[in-house]
Amino acid sequence: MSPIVLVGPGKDLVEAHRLLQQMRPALRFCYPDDSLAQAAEVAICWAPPSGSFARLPQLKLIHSVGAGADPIIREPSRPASAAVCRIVDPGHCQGMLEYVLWGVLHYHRRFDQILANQSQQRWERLTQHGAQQTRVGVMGLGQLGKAAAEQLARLGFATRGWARSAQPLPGVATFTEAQLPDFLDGLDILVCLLPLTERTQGILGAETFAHLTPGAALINCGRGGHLRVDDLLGALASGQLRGALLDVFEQEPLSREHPLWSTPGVTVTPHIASSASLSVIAEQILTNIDRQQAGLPLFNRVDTALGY
Ligand code: OXD
Repeated sequence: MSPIVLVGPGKDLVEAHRLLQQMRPALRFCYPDDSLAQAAEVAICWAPPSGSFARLPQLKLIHSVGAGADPIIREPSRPASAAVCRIVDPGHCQGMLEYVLWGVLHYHRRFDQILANQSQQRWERLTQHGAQQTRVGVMGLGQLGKAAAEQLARLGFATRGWARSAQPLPGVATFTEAQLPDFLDGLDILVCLLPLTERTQGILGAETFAHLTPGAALINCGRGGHLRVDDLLGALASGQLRGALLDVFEQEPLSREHPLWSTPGVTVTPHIASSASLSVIAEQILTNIDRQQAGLPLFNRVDTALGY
């Protein structure tokens, strides 16, 4: 079979390469600069540098090493005829659930304020509210968003969910695309788990924040492109938002000079909300390579027109 090209830089790409080679010693891997790459039918990548695919004329399958494939879909040199696949790890859902719950509990129980008080040796017993008094909204009801919304509802939070075509979920008030203002109205905590598409780009901006309850909190584990950073800084400065827990950024890693590192109220985590396990990544990529070679339908294929 033709060599498989690893298109960097990337998240877990070096480790994935090592494991793939160990699992299938017969496969040949190369990098785009290698002359072998010209013949590659399969590319593995996370965020391909601009123009990467232009030099890979034979590509039939581009496999993401992540749960999302949006950096691949957005790359203009991507050949339209190549299938794009992503990783679907059931363990990913658990990791995301833990991250979202941690964030929601942090704001719901006002640990942000308690930690700020601690830094000033201030002993203040803040009033506690029941979960049912905290309105949490989950944007995006794919596999991860659905699991998060259902779990929040089970814990008693007044939970809402918003998606392009929202399905009913037990204990969750669901809203469709056109009902965005109703979904946002008076939320205390907004969680973004949306895919990044033309429609959702920049959705976390001043207009959205204005619908939330003053002093609300934002948790973004969707994509950096969902967030308008200047609008966030403005909302934090005005008190419309009191905090933001951010796991994803337009440019990753976040540059050392970026204001978000040191903005009061912002917690930055380095895209660790949840990661698929390396063994699942390698197994799913190998399965799809075999299926592509055998002319079988691929697993976890992305609809490139929809963007996810
Ligand atoms: C992602 C991932 O798609 O971490 O964000 O896999």
